[in-house]
Amino acid sequence: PFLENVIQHSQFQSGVYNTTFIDRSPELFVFPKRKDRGTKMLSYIADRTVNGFEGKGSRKKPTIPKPRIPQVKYSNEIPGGTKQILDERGPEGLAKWLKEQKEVLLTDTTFRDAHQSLLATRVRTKDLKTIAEPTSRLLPDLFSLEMWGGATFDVAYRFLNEDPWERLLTLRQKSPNVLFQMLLRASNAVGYKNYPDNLIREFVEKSSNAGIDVFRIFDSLNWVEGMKLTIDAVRENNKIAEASMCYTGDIMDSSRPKYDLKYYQNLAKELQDAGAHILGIKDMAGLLKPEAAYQLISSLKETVDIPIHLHTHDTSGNGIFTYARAIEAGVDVVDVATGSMAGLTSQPSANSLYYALEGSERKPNVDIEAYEQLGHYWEDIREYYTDFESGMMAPHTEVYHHEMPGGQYSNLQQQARAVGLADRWDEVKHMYRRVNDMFGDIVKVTPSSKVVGDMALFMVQNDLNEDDIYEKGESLAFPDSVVELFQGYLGQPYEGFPSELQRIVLKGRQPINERPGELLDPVDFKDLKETLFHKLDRQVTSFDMISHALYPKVFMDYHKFTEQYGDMSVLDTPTFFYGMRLGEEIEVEIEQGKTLIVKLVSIGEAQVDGTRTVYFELNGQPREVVIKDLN
Ligand code: 3PY
Ligand code: ZN
Repeated sequence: PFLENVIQHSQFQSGVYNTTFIDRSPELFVFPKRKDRGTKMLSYIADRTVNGFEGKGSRKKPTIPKPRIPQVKYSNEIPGGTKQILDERGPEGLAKWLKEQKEVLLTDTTFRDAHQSLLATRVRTKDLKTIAEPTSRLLPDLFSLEMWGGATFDVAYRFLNEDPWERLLTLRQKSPNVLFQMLLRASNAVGYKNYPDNLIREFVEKSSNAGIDVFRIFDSLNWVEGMKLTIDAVRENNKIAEASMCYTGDIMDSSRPKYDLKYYQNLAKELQDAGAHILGIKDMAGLLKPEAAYQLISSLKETVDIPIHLHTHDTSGNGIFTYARAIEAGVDVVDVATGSMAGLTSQPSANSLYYALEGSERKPNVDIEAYEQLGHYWEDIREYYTDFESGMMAPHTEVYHHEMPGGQYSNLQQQARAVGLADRWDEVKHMYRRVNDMFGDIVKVTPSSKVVGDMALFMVQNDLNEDDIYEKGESLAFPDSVVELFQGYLGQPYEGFPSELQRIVLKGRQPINERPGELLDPVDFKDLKETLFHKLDRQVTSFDMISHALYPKVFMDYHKFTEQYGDMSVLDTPTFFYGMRLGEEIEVEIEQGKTLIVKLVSIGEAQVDGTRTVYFELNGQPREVVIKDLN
C-alpha cells in the first residue's frame, strides 16, 4: 500500500522528483500480484502438503471416515436452559436457583479444558461448530459449557490461525440455551503476565457482550488482592463471577500444614466477601483425594452461603471417587467431559459419573444416551488430532508427587525435549517438586506453574541442585520468568517469598508489594486504534484491539497469515494439518453457499532454488502454485 501511495502522488506523476534512489532500486516497482482467494488457499494447501504442520515435516494424511453426528431434529425449538434463567433472574437469582437443585449439576468442559489437556488445545472452531447445536439440543440441562479462555485464546491465533472471538460468536449462535463459561486468569487475563487494569475491564466487557456468562476467575498464587478488580468487572457486566481458589497440597497431610482446611476456609470467605456469586474450587492438577474432597466441601458448605463448583483433572484415575465424595458432601456443580474426551489429564467422564451415581438422589439430570452419541462424534474427530496426544496411556499417580497441572504435563515434556532433555524427563519431574519446595511451596497453575517448570528445566539442564543455587546463585543468570516472579510481578504468594532465595534471585533489584496492575500504564485504546488501522489497513474492532494489547506479536502474525492465505478456518481439519493426497478431491465452503472443489493433481520436482510447483484443479480448471520446500 505504501508504494502505491508513492506512484499515485501528484509530484511523482508529474515527473518532478529526484530519481536517483528510485532509478537504482527497480525492485520497488515489482509489485506482488494480488492473489485471489482460490490461489491463496491453494498456496496454503500446497505448503501443508509439502512441508507439513508446525515444522513437523510432511506427514501422510490419515484416512479418516466422516465423523458420526447425532441425529437431532433441527426444526424443533431449542429447549431453554440455564442461560434463560440467568437472563431472567440475574446472577444472584441464578446462584439461588442453583443452590435449590437437589441433583448435582454438570459443567461440560469438552470444548475447552478437555482438549486443552488431552490435545494441546488444538481443536478447531470448525469441529466445535459442527457439534455445538446438537450438544445444546441434547444436553439442555447442563449448568454450563466451558468453551473459552485458558490457553484456547492464544493457541487459536498462534497455531490454528483463527480468531478466538469468532469462535465465541459462532458457538453462541449455535448454542443459545446453556450458560457459556470461560477460564480467566484474573489480571493475567488469557495470558502469562499481569496486564493493565483498563485492559482487564475491557476484556471482561467485550467478552460478556460476545457471549460469556460465567467467568471462572483465579489467581495463580491464590492472591485475592489480584482478583478483586476482575470480580468487580464481571459483576458490573451483570454476569456470573465464579471466583475460584486453586487447590494445592493435601489437607489430609498433617506434615505439610501450609495449605490446611483453615487456609481454604479463610480463602473461601474472602472470595465470598469480594463478591463471588459462586465459589470455584480449581483442582488444576487433580490433587484432591476423595476423603479430602468430602472434608473440604463439608466444611466449605458451613463456611459460605454461595454455591460451590468443583473442577478436577482425572490424572490419578481417582476423579470419579473424588466427585462421589464431594457430591455426598453437597457440592453444587462438578466439571466433566464427554466420555471419549475424558479421563487422564482431562476431566472425569460425564458418562462414568452418571452411572456411578445410579440410585443416588443426586444423580445428574442428563440423557445418558445423548452423551453416548455425542461421544461418538468426539471419538471420531479425536483422530484428526492424534499428533497432539500427550502419550500418557494410563492413570498417573505420580501427579500426587510432582503436582503438575493437567495442561502443563505434556507441555513441559515438549519444552524438555526441545532443550535436549528428553531422556531426563524423570529428573525434570522430580526437580519440579523440589523447585516448588524451594519457592516456599507455592500454588502451581498458569502462569506460576510455568515459572516452576522454567526453573526445573534450568536446574536439570545446568546440572544444578538446591545447594548449588544457594552457594553459587550470585553468579547464575536465572530465567526471566523466575526473576519476575520474585519481583512480585505475578502478585504475592501466601506467606510471602522465601527471603534468602528472593535475595539471590533478585541480585539487588527491589521487589514490589503492590498490585502490578496499579503500576502499569493503561492501554491507550484511541492511540492503539490509529496504529492498528494503519497496520491492518482495514476497520479495527474492539476485539482486534484487545487481542493486540494482550499478544502484539501473535496477533500481528495471525494478521500476516490471513493476508497471505486468507481465512483457512474453512478447511476441514485433516486438510488444514496435512494438506492433500495426490489425486484427492475436496470441497471447501468458503462462505455460505459458495463452494470450491479442489483436486491435487501432481507435485513437481524440487528446483535448485528450493521451490516446487504444485498442480491443482480448482473447480475443474488447472491451477498451479509455487512454494518453498522446507524439508
Ligand atoms: C489455564 O490457565 O489455562 C488452565 O487451564 C489452568 O489450569
Ligand atoms: Zn483444568
